[in-house]
Amino acid sequence: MEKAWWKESVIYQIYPRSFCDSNGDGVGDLNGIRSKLDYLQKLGINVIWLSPIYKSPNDDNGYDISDYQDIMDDFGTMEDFDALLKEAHEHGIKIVMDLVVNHTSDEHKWFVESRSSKDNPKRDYYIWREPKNGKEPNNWGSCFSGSAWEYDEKTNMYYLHCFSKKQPDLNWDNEKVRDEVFSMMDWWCKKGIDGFRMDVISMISKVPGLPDGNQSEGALYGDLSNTTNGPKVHDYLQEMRKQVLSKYDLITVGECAGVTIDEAKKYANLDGSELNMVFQFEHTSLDYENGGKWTTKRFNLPELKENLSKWQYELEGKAWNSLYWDNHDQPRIVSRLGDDSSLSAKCIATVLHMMKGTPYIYQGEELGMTNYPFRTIDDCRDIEILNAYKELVGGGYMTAEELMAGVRAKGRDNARTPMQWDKSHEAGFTTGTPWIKVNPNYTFINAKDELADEYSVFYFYQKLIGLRRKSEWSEVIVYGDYELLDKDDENVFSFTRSYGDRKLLVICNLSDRIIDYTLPLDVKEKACLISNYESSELSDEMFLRQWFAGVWEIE
Ligand code: TEU
Repeated sequence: MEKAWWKESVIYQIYPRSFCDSNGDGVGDLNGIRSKLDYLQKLGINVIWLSPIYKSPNDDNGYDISDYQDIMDDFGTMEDFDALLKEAHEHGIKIVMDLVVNHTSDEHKWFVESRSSKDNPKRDYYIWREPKNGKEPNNWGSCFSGSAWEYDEKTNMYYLHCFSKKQPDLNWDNEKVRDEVFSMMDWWCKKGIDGFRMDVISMISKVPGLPDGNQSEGALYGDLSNTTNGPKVHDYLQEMRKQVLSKYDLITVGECAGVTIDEAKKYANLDGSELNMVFQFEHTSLDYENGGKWTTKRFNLPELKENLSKWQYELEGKAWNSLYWDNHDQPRIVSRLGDDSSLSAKCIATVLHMMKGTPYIYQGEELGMTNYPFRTIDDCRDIEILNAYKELVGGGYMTAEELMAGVRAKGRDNARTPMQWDKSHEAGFTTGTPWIKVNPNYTFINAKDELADEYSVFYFYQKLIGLRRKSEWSEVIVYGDYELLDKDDENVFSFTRSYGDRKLLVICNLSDRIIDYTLPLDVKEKACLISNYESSELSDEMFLRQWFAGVWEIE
């Protein structure tokens, strides 16, 4: 397999709003990030993915962009960004920008013009339709509740918004839109940025005629299947590759809601015609119920193993996987799959970092930061949660208690509480009042304490990253073939990685019970690479302690 720096990287996602506030206004900012570059260098990552930092009215925390070539006031200035980019590079860290081009903000000048009249030259930059029988043009529901269509009185037409009504969808079938986007991307590349994470890029091509989506019984709206992996999406990405991406040495990852293995083989084909890799959402939907996320249902381990292994096997030699548990849209994995303990955080991290693909770490994951005990809707800030509350609780479909239980288990705000830097005022995140509450457990889960404790989750992550990036096992960890063992075991996740004549064995007990375990292979331990317990000898019969994780080179 051809080697590449982006296959050998470990990426750290920063949600700037919640990372570090340098000026006391309660909102994280670019200078806050600059002040933590030493911390990130110490962790050992070599790429940062920055969630959006562009000008935005913040209806969806920056995923609604009103100017792609300017910085959000809360976050600082373009000079601050240039300084961040330069200093990150001096630290050996690359910067990947979030590219949100399925939609803009309704305050973007293109949309302001587009909505001004039917014959405005930018009218066709967005997706406008006449009412159908006096109602919405089709049954599509927005990801953030309600219809995906908003009626605009000025011209008596509807515009499409797959997300909030302040996020109108761009019309990618219009060549001028594509040219505008590509030249904006080129402008950032010329500045020296190192890649793009492409927000819902699988949604840029809509099925012509905009046919109704599937509507299951009892559902309020049809789904967005006719906006996902549409007929032209691969043409548009190949065009993007030709016009922009191919001119630079970038890392590219597409966020691909609804992506299947077959589609992923196109988006992330190793021939380099589109993107380097995709984020798929199958494993993060396995604990949903009837397609809905507001549930306390937990993962079933055999199902999770089967799904992750399917992606490992099927992309082998054809496309490249991204590996993630957490991001700014997901609850914290240590609460979701683990039991909030540092042992479970280390065990879960071992599974991910020993698989094949490029791993992503979401801020605070390296500390074992947990979900937040949201009590009432007043604690929440996320538009998805607020709208769901209005629609589901307001409409009498769920009680407030039921929805809040779902929010505690799955809500996006779990990931968005401020980074826990130390035990001081507001966890050291801000000298002011944070925009969203700090998790009360900051007194015992925080970076400062972990940096002083050699057995902390932080140092465990540092070691996992070091093994992958700079160790005698790097090649096996990055390029080795994956093979799942014990597929039906309900507690243990074990697999091997093989490269040439070298082989690693990974055994993780994803339960809080002691398991009597028979080694599924007849092998001998050559070396133990890492474990979250002090004694970790490999033997034919083993007691795997709660949340035990071990990785060995075997012969
Ligand atoms: O997310 C798109 C997406 O499909 C989801 O992860 C979505 O947020 C989730 O299903 C809701 O439960 C991207 C961004 O990551 C997200 O933060 C934005 O809100 C969204 O696009 C719109 O830009």
